[in-house]
Amino acid sequence: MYLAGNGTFSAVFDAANAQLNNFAQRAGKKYFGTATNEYQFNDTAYLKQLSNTRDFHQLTPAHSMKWSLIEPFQGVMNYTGANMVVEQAERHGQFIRGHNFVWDQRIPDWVLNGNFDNATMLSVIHDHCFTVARHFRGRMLSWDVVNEPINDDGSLKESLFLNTSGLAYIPTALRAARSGDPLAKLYINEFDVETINPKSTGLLNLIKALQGQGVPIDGVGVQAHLTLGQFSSNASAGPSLVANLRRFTNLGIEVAITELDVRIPTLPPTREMLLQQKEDYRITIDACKQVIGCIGVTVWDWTDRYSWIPGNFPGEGSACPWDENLKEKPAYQGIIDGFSI
Ligand code: 9MR
Repeated sequence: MYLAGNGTFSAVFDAANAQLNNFAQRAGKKYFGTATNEYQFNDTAYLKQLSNTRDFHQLTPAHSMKWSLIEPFQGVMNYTGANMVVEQAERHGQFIRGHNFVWDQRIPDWVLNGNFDNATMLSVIHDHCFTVARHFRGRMLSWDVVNEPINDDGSLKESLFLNTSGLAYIPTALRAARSGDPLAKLYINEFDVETINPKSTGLLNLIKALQGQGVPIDGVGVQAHLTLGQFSSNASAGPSLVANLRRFTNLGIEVAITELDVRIPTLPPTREMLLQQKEDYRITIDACKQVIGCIGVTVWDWTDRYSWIPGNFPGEGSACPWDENLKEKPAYQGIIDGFSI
């Protein structure tokens, strides 16, 4: 018997049949999980592996819960895609990270072109967060309430929301989410905040300010969209990653690695590149393992077949732990090695 991350006793660790989530839970984590999209569900081989709870005990909808998808017109909700992901997860007992309420992308036109004044913008944000959180209440492990609010230099990122309402948009969103779903953990989710740098320090200061004002905030999502060698070719990266995660958990909040992938800049990857990628994965997972308040890790899709990288970084790719043919890459073993104790 061992105590799993969710506080329940699980059966004896079955080494012969253990897969990624089994290793994560043995290391005291709540889950290992992946992003997904409902329009991938008609790929039966994909769906079969997505449903394999020995690897995945958590899903994040990569797309279908974003504002423009879920509330395309004011007060007109479209939960079709989101429901498909939620129901897929629930059929298999997988946790769900809701993603996301307020982001400077995927803003519906009625908000983008609404010319709202400060007070109206805050009430629009409140209504959106409250309504969606309420709809899924009790079914979400967590919500990314605010997504990517920080600049590289640590200052707050310009957006329609910041420009209209100043910092107030963040507490408004968090409070509305809390009242809609009191049990979900509320997160701010950000990229390039893995190690100690001006951006992660800016995020840390934002969390402290929110806590000082009594605003509900339970966690920080560290996205971890990495490039090959980002951690493995820099000896100080691993320790900096651990120290950074700890300075967040020292504030009494949890952290999660929420969007892990490691893109390779030249394709096809050589064997050497895949082995280096394995090490980037291992270092990231190992850091989460070392930090008690790091509750789980999500990859930003598990297979190169559906990775967002080639579409956004032309010429780059091969970022996921499984290849386009749904075959495990060395990175898969890197994840196991990272969780191994
Ligand atoms: O991977 C997602 C892609 O499928 C969507 O088209 C895109 C816009 O909605 O968002 C991508 O996910 C992003 C995530 O929501 C926030 N962090 C960065 C991710 C990659 O762009």
